[in-house]
Amino acid sequence: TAINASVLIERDGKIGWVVLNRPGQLNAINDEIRIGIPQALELLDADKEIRIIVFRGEGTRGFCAGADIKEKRAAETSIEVRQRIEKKRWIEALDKVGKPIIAAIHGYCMGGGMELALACDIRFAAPDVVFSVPETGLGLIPGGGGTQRLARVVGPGHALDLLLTGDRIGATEAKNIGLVTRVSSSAELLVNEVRELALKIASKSPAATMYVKRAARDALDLDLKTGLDLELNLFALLAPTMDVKEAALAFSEKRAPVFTGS
Ligand code: CO8
Repeated sequence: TAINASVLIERDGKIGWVVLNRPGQLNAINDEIRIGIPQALELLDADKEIRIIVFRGEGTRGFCAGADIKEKRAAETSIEVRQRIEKKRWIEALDKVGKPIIAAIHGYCMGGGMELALACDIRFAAPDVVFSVPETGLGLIPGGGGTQRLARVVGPGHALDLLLTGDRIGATEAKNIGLVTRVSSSAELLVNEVRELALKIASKSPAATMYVKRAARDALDLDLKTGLDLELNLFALLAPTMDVKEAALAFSEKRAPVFTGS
């Protein structure tokens, strides 16, 4: 299904793929992408068949080469820029999604593309991946959460190194600093290997999956006592559910559990 010319949705069983579809422009971010991604996420998060969402970029060259540098805009004041960006806040749409989100990243993943990947729960890269946050070389700073999310993912030292230099890093270094947690065996196999990971996650209890995501993500924003209270509340909510009974029954019957989310 096309959300618009630049954003597609592919329903693949329990997996909902969100595809950046501007391969000729290295999937550079235009207004269709900024508007289409929140719409795609809303549809997939509400779809009961879908258990997990994956972002990928169309074409062989890369996931996303950042904001469209060729996009023409009328001259704007700082206040107008702020209002325009504030209205969309499109990467923050990922924070509102209850289902897990994976970024399947090959080739170029730069600037705004890297900020999109940073807002996902899991980053799975191909061996040909090239990450960079080159904004200061364009006279700017990241504007899609990069200054905040990068340090939370890789720590302040690696974040500042990347943000100050704009240096490009590949799959090995990205894995070493924790920017990605997995690297596929080849660029061609990325989608297949991401699908396997997504299906594994989708085979778990859907309620437990949503709660563990919420608790672990909120851990970054909460003090320990509040976070532990949240965890206890969510644990207690899950304990009496049918899925927990089903898991125990499946264990004693030596079979795989069938979860319903109830
Ligand atoms: N915006 C628009 N078009 C792009 C972009 C982009 N970010 N990246 C690539 N393209 C286009 C190219 O123009 C080219 O199109 P065409 O064939 O019509 O000329 C096509 O994609 C293929 O790209 P290249 O021919 O350049 O391919 P190369 O292999 O030579 O180089 C690179 C690949 C290294 C990725 C190179 O394209 C590049 O450096 N791209 C720009 C990367 C970048 O700096 N992105 C911006 C990051 S900063 C950000 O996202 C937030 C700040 C936004 C500032 C906006 C300022 C107005």
